[in-house]
Amino acid sequence: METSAFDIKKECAKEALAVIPNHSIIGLGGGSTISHLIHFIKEKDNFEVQVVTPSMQTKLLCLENGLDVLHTECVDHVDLAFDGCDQVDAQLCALKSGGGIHSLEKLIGSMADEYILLVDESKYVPALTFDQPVVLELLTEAMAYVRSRVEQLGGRPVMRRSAAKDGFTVTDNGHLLMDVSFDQVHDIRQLETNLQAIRGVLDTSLFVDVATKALIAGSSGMKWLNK
Ligand code: ABF
Repeated sequence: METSAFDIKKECAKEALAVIPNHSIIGLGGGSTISHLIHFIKEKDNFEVQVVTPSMQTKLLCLENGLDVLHTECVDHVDLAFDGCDQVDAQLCALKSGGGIHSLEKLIGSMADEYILLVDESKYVPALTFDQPVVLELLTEAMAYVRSRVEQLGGRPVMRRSAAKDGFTVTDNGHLLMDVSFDQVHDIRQLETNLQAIRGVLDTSLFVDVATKALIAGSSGMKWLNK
């Protein structure tokens, strides 16, 4: 019988649990696989970890399950960090969702000895397809400047809007989000370098040289990718 996507994510979370040392400090990003991992951590006997997370949703889920959540500003090292993503390629370059928390995700990734992406095989691609926008977190005052620089790079910028702050979406850190579509990207690393070089851009949802491992879960089993 075909293994469901739900069960594949649960198996992925179980495999991730097996590599977490007891009494370690772990980073947890967002998504449904991370949610499964939180539940498995709670259920494991004589097993305690401390968590740091960029995601309010993950923080609440950890607290509801009795996990000890640390204040990120008090943490300078994480043993292992886990996160989901929307696409990852063989070089562990990844595109993540429009959650807009990528700046903190990358901060926690920098603190971690290993930053491990937990993905089902449908997200493992030969090359990232930019059918979803690259998301930039930016200083409010930089909006027009970043827009012009992004257009010079061939991007099509759209400010993320919602009911808050004059109709603009505001991140937990009070910054704005810009969704940038690209028709085609020849060099992911160069694009990331160019976007990071724009004054006023805090970070992008392009994860280049951030992940050190990926656990690819499929109906035929698990596959570990190392940087
Ligand atoms: C998050 O993980 C986002 O980047 C992404 O959308 C999500 C996907 O995780 P899952 O496939 O486990 O729901 O970090």
